[in-house]
Amino acid sequence: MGFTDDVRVRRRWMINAAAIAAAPLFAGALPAGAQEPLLGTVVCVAGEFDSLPGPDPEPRVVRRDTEVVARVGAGPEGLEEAERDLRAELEPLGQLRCARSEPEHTHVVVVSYMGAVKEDLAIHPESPRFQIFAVGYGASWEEAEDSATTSNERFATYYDGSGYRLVMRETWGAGAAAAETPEDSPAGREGDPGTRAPVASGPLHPGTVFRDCSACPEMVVVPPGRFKMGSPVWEGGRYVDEGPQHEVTIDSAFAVGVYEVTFAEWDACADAGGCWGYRPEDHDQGRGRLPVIEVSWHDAQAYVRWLSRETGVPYRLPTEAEWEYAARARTWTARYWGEGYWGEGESWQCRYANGFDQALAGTDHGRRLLDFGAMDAAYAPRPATCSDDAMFLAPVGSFPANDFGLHDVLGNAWEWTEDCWNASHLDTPADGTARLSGDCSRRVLRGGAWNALPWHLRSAFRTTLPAVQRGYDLGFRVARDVR
Ligand SMILES: [Ca+2]
Ligand SMILES: [Ca+2]
Repeated sequence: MGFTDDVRVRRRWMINAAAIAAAPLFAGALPAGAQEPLLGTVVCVAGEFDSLPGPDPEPRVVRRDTEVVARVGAGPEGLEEAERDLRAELEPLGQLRCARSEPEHTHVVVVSYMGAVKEDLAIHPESPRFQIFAVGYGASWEEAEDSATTSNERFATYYDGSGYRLVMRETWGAGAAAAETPEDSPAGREGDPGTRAPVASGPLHPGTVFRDCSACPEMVVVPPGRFKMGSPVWEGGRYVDEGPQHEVTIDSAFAVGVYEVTFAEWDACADAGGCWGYRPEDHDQGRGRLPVIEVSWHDAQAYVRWLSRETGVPYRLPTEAEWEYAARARTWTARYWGEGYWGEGESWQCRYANGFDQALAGTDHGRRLLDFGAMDAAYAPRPATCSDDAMFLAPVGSFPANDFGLHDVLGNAWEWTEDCWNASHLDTPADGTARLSGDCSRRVLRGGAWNALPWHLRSAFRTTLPAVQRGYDLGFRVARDVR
């Protein structure tokens, strides 16, 4: 089966899934928003250090048999203890260089060689603070350092003689806090109006959360930056239309919905005479803070038109590039929560996203979906190996945000983007604008949904449906420029 077949087959699987009646489904108990202690990270590199030629006097690892061990500790004492233990353990192996993050800081990032993490690289598998970047030998690890567009990141880079490049990134500040402490994030909780962002009044800086009217979706300002759009060829679950990987530069900050647009927000539009008065079917699962579904791309356009009229601010759908930039939130991994040695990030999925999980697989509905998948899917129709406690939609914000403060970018409901469909990234704009050539009767969908398989819940995954299509897994989030 060729690549073309793979793509076609995948579309069919998705359409089949959408065509099955949603009921009976179970709302399931909602995760209360996983709370974690303020963890920090210690990474020790053991080996023989030397200075490489060049202006940088920093000693680098130059020997092959390097050991890199990363540990997590809770609080300053926990970190100190973790470092003490690591040093004792690694002492016999050579010189040591250890980096300890501040407890409230997040993300120590390790860059590996061609997706292969050194076998002796021990990593705490449960922590979202570790991301393993897969970059090729000679590939653009420098971009990791270049991407430090804000002052709240710092890097330490090590090499070893066998071609591994290790980049440790420590971040702190608003984005990090939002990702690590859901209770402090703008997410709020269902039915708690006190956590709603105020209506915008001040200047809109990156990280600012605001609303333009009381019924408007909460927005967060995403900083400008540069990223690689699409997936590398070695990414697990990749489809050919995710390439070629190419650099996109987004010059200005823009605002994007913290959440998918909810039923409550949609209904406010319909009640006010917008959105064609259309009331999408909720399949008896309730409305409120569940993401609105059964909306086509044209429906989404009707909503942003209404929002623009209401606020006097031009709202729109995110472009495909903006969507991926916002989803990645400076991560290069398949998923914004990291991917582990060889994609076990997939099994962390249930902590971060609402996808097709074991609980859904155990229902009649889930089995029917998988049966359809078994006939058609390019990859085996295997659900996530964990349970996320949501068998249908979850209220928006039930899962932790990414580093830009966005929730449910992966999973929950598929999200329409502005762009017309094209089967690759060839000739796509490099400035983050929408691609409005190609098949404009179809638009790009991103992010996967409650009934989507793990390889659909990746930042680079893209698919398409006719712009007129509604479905019980199709939703959207909004965007607007910030001036
Ligand atoms: Ca689920
Ligand atoms: Ca989503």
